[in-house]
Amino acid sequence: MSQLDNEMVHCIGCGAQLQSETENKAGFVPSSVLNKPAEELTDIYCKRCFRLRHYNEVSDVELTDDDFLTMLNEISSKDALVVNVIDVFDFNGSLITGMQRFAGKNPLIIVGNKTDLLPKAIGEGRIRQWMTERVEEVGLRPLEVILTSALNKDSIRTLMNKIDKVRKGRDVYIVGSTNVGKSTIINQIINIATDSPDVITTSYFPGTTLGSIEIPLDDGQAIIDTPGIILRANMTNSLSKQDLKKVIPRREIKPVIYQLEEQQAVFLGGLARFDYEKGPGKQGIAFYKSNEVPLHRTKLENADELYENHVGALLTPPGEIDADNPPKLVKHSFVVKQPSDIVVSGLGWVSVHETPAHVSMWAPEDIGVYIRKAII
Ligand SMILES: Nc1nc2c(ncn2[C@@H]2O[C@H](COP(=O)(O)OP(=O)(O)OP(=O)(O)O)[C@@H](O)[C@H]2O)c(=O)[nH]1
Ligand SMILES: [Mg+2]
Repeated sequence: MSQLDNEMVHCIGCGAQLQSETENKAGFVPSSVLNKPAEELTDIYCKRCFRLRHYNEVSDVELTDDDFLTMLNEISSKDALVVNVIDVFDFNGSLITGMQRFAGKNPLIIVGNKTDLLPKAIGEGRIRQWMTERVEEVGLRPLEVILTSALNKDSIRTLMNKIDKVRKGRDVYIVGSTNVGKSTIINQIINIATDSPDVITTSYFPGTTLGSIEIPLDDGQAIIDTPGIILRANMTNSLSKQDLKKVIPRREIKPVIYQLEEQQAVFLGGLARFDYEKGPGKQGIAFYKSNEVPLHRTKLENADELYENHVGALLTPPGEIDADNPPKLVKHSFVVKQPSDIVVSGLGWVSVHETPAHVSMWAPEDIGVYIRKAII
């Protein structure tokens, strides 16, 4: 087999082009693998996928923002159905506001995945309505907003039926930011259709899928998994592997409600801090975040000092900090006039219901902090 032919072979787990030159680059396999006859070069996993699948260890590889933009821009020139997956727990941290432009004239479906993470009490009807309003607010015009949990086969069956109804012989591109569950959803689709176990590599590390992966459909078209877009404002894209484990929720989040007085502050680990400065008086304020991110309440006047002395220890995650260059938090202030969530991209949100209230959220520099209409 010639070198040229080898260039056409991709890892079945992450879509990276296979190569045997550089061990710590995407798609590496030993040369003995690539030297096999062409007909045996199917269903091959690269070294990185092997380690992820067997040991849950990830090696870093570089994809530039340009690679993603090129890929997204290509979709608008195709005749395809575009399915944009969003994480309902991290709605603001996973929403790609320019998605309508990337979809071009193609029909768009929005999928709110990971519904199992939200407290059951919210109800799916309410989430769907809330999400429809929010995506329309940023100019997206989807045919439908569908909710799924990739862990729940019935919700994936419903999604498959919807896709079948609207795709009309087209290819289907599954797109979205990192870690929203694109590959897990496609694995479930394959599993339902063919009974095969998880083919595509998935993990809680953002940036698992590295190239497009085509899954053939009965009519000769394909479902195409794509690498997640890295949204720099999302905290999970800059956390250590240990911290990620704690910050990304894996089961239903249990909101913690504090009866806060004015001039009190609450730390979310050491990754963010919420200040209740002024309002109608004492009020119940709910914190939605991974159950493994602990909260610490303090008086506002003591908060700066507490952070300086205890970030990385009492205030954790972050688990490890660089003592010479300790992390800094930047303050974002809001006057809350209607029941609202103050969101930290990738981490969660704080729900303020009694208004008007003056509050602030502190988060690492460049991490997105937003105010939105309360989900609950
Ligand atoms: N709780 C929960 N976890 C999910 C769901 N869907 C996916 N996950 C988990 O979320 C993590 C990311 O899933 P992936 O399928 O790898 O996400 P992706 O969108 O393909 O990510 P990239 O390839 O990095 O862009 C994994 O740990 C999945 O197990 C879901 O519906 N609920
Ligand atoms: Mg993926």
